Amino acid sequence: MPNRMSRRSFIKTIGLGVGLGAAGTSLAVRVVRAAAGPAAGAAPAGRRPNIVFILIDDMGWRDVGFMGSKFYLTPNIDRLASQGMVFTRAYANGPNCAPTRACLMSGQYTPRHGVYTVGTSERGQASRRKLIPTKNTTTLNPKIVTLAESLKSAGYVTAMMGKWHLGGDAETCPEAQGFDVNVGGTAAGNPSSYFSPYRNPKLPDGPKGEYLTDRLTDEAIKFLDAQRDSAKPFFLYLPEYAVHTPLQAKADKTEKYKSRPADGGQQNPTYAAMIESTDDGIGRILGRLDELKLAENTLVIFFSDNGGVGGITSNAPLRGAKGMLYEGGIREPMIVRWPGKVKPGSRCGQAVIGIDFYPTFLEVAGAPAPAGQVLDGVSIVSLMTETKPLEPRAIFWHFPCYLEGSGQTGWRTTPAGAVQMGDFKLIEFFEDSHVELYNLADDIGETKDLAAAMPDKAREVREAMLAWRKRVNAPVPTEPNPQYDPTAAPGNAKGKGKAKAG
Ligand SMILES: [Ca+2]
Repeated sequence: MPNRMSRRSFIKTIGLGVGLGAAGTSLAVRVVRAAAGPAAGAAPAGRRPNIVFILIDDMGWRDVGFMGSKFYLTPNIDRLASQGMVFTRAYANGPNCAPTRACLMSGQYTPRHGVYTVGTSERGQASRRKLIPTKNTTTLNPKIVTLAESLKSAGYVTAMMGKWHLGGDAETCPEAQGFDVNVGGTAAGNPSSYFSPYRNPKLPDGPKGEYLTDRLTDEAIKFLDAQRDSAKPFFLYLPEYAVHTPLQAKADKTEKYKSRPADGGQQNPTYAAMIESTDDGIGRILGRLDELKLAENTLVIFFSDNGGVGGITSNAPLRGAKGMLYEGGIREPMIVRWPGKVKPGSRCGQAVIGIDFYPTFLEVAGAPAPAGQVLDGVSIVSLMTETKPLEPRAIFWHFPCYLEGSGQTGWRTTPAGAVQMGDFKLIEFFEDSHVELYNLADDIGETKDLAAAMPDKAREVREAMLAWRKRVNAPVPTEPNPQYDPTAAPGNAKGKGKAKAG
């Protein structure tokens, strides 16, 4: 168990820092082959690869067997991992739901679209907020050409099943943002119930007691069946509502976990049962891809939108949880399976981030980038195929918002920004501009703040972040909050925000 394992052996176990194979086939050749259609497989000749993008909600880095959990049972996801490449340094763009999704769909960092957080940026006790945070945007601007729109323009059939969370009106709903099919996607960030009746305007209720995760799986399978003989490739986006709160699972599954020994802070039987239902669904979907003989020509991605929730699961050895810019809030389990292109059982330790999927899928589809729209990420196809490492780059987070928490400080985070460059990660907290610097290669748990010991490195990394902020026009809150009361204690002052989902 990682908790009892030395840091080194844990890092080795999960394959961090595993080098990439030397380039064999040139990237260009691979791309042409991907765009021209499969050399093998039973899909119609010339059909470009299908893409199935599974995005779990709130699943932590170690909430799956293949990442080391001894409590949760995820045999289907683990098998998927063994059939593809595991990325051990994969990041979400945000520490909570909406920003990550906006970045995935736009291919852009948060300052470009303004979706920084869930709901208002003024969360938690007003009297304890030193700054007026940057105003949040809760919908994705319809002028942005989404990933779905780009793939649709390139001839893909596009479908989403599950949680959208980027708007629900005529201009911002999934159907208006490039999806031919939308099942269950609304402005909401969580289901009102995991059991039918769902009270979801985009999902007709099933029989009373039907389980939402099972239903979304049924809908995904129905969609796959309809694509079997299609001349067009498809993009199936599966943003599961699971395993976000409310914690509601099937009783027989929950029962099973009550007698399982806990693994560190992983011990919640209901949450474990939700993960198992998610795993069941993924197993059924992958099984159907096999039955339909579509698997060979389908790229499957498994990813999560932010870290596991504190108090529900444990992200150890990572520090922190959902809502924080520490690794536990943003580092995600990730698998890429692509038969014939991605080596089964392979691993990649290079840092990748949510905005990389847009250019990656464009390359896989042989689709052009949207004219006049900046894409902040880079294609990771050459990492997937082990043909070329990425050019060295820094990656960034910008979260100029408050998120209430239940811990001692009363915050999960105050307004902050972060950068990762090489082995180093720096977080700047905007209330007092203090920075923390960590060497992730030696200290994956962010336990040793090196900012004072390595001032030159801290300055270098921070300057890269400042230059990036200028490039993307990132707002940093500086205006003092007149309601701020330095004597206010967490939890007992006026204006205490009830901890909200998201
Ligand atoms: Ca989430």
